[in-house]
Amino acid sequence: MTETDRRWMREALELARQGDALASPNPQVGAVLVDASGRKAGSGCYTYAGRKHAEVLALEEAGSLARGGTIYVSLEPCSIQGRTPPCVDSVLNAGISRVVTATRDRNPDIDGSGIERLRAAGVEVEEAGGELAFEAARLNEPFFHFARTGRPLVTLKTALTLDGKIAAPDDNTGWITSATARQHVQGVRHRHDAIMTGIGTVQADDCRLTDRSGLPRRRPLMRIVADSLLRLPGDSRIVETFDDDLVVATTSAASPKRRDLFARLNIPVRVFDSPTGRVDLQQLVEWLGSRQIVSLMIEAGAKLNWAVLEAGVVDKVLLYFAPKILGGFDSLPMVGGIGRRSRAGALQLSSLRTFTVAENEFAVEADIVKEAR
Ligand code: AOF
Ligand code: ZN
Repeated sequence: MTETDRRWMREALELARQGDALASPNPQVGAVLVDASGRKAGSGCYTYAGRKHAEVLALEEAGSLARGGTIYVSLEPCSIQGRTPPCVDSVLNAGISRVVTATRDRNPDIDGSGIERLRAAGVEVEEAGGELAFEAARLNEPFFHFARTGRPLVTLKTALTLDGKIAAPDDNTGWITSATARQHVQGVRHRHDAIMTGIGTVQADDCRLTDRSGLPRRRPLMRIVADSLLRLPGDSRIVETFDDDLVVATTSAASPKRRDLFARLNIPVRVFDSPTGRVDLQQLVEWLGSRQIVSLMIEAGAKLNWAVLEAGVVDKVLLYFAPKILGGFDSLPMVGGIGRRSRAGALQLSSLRTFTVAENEFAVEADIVKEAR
């Protein structure tokens, strides 16, 4: 990999990023085709509605200039017949001499077989490695997770004080984190397929949970309220902004009268019963997977945060810390419930990454280490 190779790959990755909220449930992919003389001859960004894979878009634009050229693809070219024919065939037919990819496609149907087939046909294939590989894999982390498990990648997001509090006992008007941090969260919402909160948060904050990034999306952000007794008020903002994008997850303990209300409002209600009488979170996440939801973000309160962590459905956390301390036994911690009763039983996190959000503000992103169950 030369510096020139890295520059083209960065451009391919930029193109892939333009597929935010447009590629799911498929991966985000960008491609740049450079002809034999080193000039850019084509490029492509995959969108689900556009159907054609990024490589094919770049090849079509380049036409005969593809022969002897190099294609930079942010994801390993596919080797399978799906909604479109395998890109490996298109690359071979076009006479490309060299393929540079940033990451393997962790979709188990592919996972290296695209690279193998290209090499077997005599094409030079190079894998970028390093920072580019990391960025490319990160971009498609939800897709890789979904392709392997059939479930969305679940991220628990919270804004909290440095001492881990999310709410004060007497007055919760105003925000914990800055406007810059909240803007950042809008970007994160934009990149998700679904967002969930609990009835307690709706009652306390009357939140909307909408994607207000102003950027285009192929499917509406699916909003979910976990509400075992269907207490969600008909005049809450989340209900008033309903636009075929809301599901209330409940249990059979909800009264028929409440169910009638939602039927009249045309708002879908789904029952996920569990032995505890609460919404079965595992079932809910499985169901989202069956609906082609590749990524779920949870923005909830102390109770639901505990419930989802304890149910083992959370894959990652994203914590925005404000330079504040609330203190007090009565202010709410990020995670409530009974918690873990010994240090040895604490939930473990790995791959921790911190980043600066604004002056005096940072965020932590980490993976939950799955516990044997
Ligand atoms: C994409 N876009 O640019 C690339 C993909 O037949 P499909 O369109 O559903 O895609 C099948 C698989 O092809 C897909 O799940 C992914 O693993 C791989 N590559 N997919 O949607 C692209 N290069
Ligand atoms: Zn393909």
